[in-house]
Amino acid sequence: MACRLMTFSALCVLLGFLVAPSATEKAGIRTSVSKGINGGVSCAVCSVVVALVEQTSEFHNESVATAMARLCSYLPEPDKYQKFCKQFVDAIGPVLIKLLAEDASPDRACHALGICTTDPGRQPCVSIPEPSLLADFEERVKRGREIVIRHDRHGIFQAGINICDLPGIKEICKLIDNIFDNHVPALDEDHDSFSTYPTLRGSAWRGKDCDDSNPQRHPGAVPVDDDASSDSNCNGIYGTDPKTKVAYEKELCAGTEPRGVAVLGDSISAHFHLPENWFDATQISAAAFKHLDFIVENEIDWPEMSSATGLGFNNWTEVIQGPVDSVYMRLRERNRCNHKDYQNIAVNGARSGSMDSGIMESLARNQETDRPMVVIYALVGNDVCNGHVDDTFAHMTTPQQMRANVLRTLEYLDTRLPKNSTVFLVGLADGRVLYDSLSHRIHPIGRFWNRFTYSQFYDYFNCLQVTPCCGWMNSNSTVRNMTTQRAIELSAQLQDVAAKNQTYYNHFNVHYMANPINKAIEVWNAKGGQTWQLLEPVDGFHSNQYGQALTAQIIWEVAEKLVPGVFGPTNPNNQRIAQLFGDQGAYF
Ligand SMILES: *[C@@H]1O[C@H](CO)[C@@H](O)[C@H](O)[C@H]1NC(C)=O
Ligand SMILES: *[C@@H]1O[C@H](CO)[C@@H](O)[C@H](O)[C@H]1NC(C)=O
Ligand SMILES: *[C@@H]1O[C@H](CO)[C@@H](O)[C@H](O)[C@H]1NC(C)=O
Ligand SMILES: *[C@@H]1O[C@H](CO)[C@@H](O)[C@H](O)[C@H]1NC(C)=O
Ligand SMILES: *[C@@H]1O[C@H](CO)[C@@H](O)[C@H](O)[C@H]1NC(C)=O
Ligand SMILES: *[C@@H]1O[C@H](CO)[C@@H](O)[C@H](O)[C@H]1NC(C)=O
Ligand SMILES: [Ca+2]
Ligand SMILES: [Ca+2]
Ligand SMILES: [Ca+2]
Repeated sequence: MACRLMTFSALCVLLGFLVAPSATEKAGIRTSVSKGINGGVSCAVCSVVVALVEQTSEFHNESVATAMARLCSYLPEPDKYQKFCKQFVDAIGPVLIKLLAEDASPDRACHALGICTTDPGRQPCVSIPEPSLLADFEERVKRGREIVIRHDRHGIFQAGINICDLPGIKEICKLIDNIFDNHVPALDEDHDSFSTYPTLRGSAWRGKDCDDSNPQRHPGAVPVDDDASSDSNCNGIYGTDPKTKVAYEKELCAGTEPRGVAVLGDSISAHFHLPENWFDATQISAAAFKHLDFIVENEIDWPEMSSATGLGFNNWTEVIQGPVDSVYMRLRERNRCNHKDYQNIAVNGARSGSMDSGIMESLARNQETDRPMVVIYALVGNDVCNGHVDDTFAHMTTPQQMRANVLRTLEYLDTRLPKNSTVFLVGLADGRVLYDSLSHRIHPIGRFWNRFTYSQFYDYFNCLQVTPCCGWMNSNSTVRNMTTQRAIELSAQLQDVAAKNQTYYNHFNVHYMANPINKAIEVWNAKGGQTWQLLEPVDGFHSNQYGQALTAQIIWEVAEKLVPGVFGPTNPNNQRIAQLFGDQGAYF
């Protein structure tokens, strides 16, 4: 949920995602992941990579050199990821092989390489622990350092080197920097904020544009001339009934009160998901990276499978499993005239302040000529996930700030949303569930060695001061409780604004709903499920596909109870629409 709520977690780290703070700054999003101490993000990436290489080599009983070549061979595109990987291995391989032959600890190796440091007055940060890791730590690092210097022919491994300066990684950092810069589609000829391309904020995020040369024609539009000759609102319904001579849009949709759905959210709503089999030496394979471009160009988010805007199919089963359910799917099932009317305006790391300054403006709705919307405002954790272990409470959003931020967003929405819209303010999550359900489990990064619990994983990121949410990803239960306390105070502001300003706005009513995840967990537990089964294994922070699907069900049920009729009536023509127009046009 948070550091860029959850954006920046371990794997992100691995790929150098954390190193793209410039993009997030430009977009007005303050990232809560700082550069950190003791090498910070660079150090975390190094430890994860070295641990993966070592475990791969042990698992396959092969040399470190062969293991590195194996890992590169799993990556797609010889001219892109595979090439970057080989450049990286060319630079680091010879040194790393010599180093690991002497000392197998990832932590000491990364110190010897100069990527991890022990800053003045600090203790070294320890990732995957081994017995007596810290005994003779400095002495052994010093011996390792001598090996590095002896074999570092190009003088790459200066002390304190940033991972993004390394050959191969440099290119990946640049790539990511560009992708994370935008909240509107990169490919959009008519600039109506709807695209024909799936990724880069395209149709995985918002309905596919059915006419990319005309900005008036887009998902959610009230159809022009009842779409008698062509589709102007992209729902696949157009033409004229030859029997009645009435346009199909009129015959099948008029009076059915069509509407769309949008979510203004963070990485939970964007559905951040790092494939577990990228990190686990026993599972990693070429299949795990088959969709790498798609995943990276979607910011490691899965809006097309999310609780708000999931589309109902899974073409990526190599890296994501579980049921798909969403508010959009239910809204479409309710009334097929709503086909393609979805917008996922969620950004990793978003919080109430960044929503106001750069994110909410990317919502595309014409107040006069588009249909109403159900808007879900769900910033469920980043407001309490800022700062690092020494100062997190000083960096949390205050109740007063939360109130001011949400009021600004609502004022803005009143200038954008068509009449008859509805806004739901969703409360913050109680992130204590993370520690409570995961702390003793083994993280995928240490799976083959069968060490590295989530508790250690959280502490490691805290030590480096690069955690996405030190308040909850923390082994100190007082800190976790205090973080929840603030989350409750911020939710109370949302609740109060919704109660007092429920009918204040001209274009929508506003309602509050408690965060659905706790209810989802209850439902899951009642069916005999374990809570950790709803959580993302790699980042130990977000809800996974099962959690997303359950969340959709709960949001839907709660919303209908709060506001009967909020999703409109069932369209009696649904079956005819299906017969006449089939799937109404593909999403991608
Ligand atoms: C690993 O490989 C070496 C030689 O390459 C062999 O001697 C050894 O038996 C192998 N170990 C296992 C567990 O397969
Ligand atoms: C994606 O999934 C849908 C529905 O399961 C299927 O019809 C389609 O063929 C899949 N596309 C690809 C490229 O796998
Ligand atoms: C709003 O909804 C009501 C019925 O729920 C409908 O009668 C009215 O025409 C709608 N107004 C607009 C502007 O769509
Ligand atoms: C836990 O955090 C609280 C609040 O910051 C602090 O007072 C306490 O000393 C910490 N406990 C431990 C065991 O570190
Ligand atoms: C934190 O809150 C839980 C639940 O309310 C409670 O059981 C626990 O004792 C609290 N821990 C601390 C250190 O206050
Ligand atoms: C309702 O919204 C208006 C406009 O943003 C704001 O001035 C007012 O304080 C709000 N009322 C409450 C009780 O929050
Ligand atoms: Ca367009
Ligand atoms: Ca268009
Ligand atoms: Ca149409």
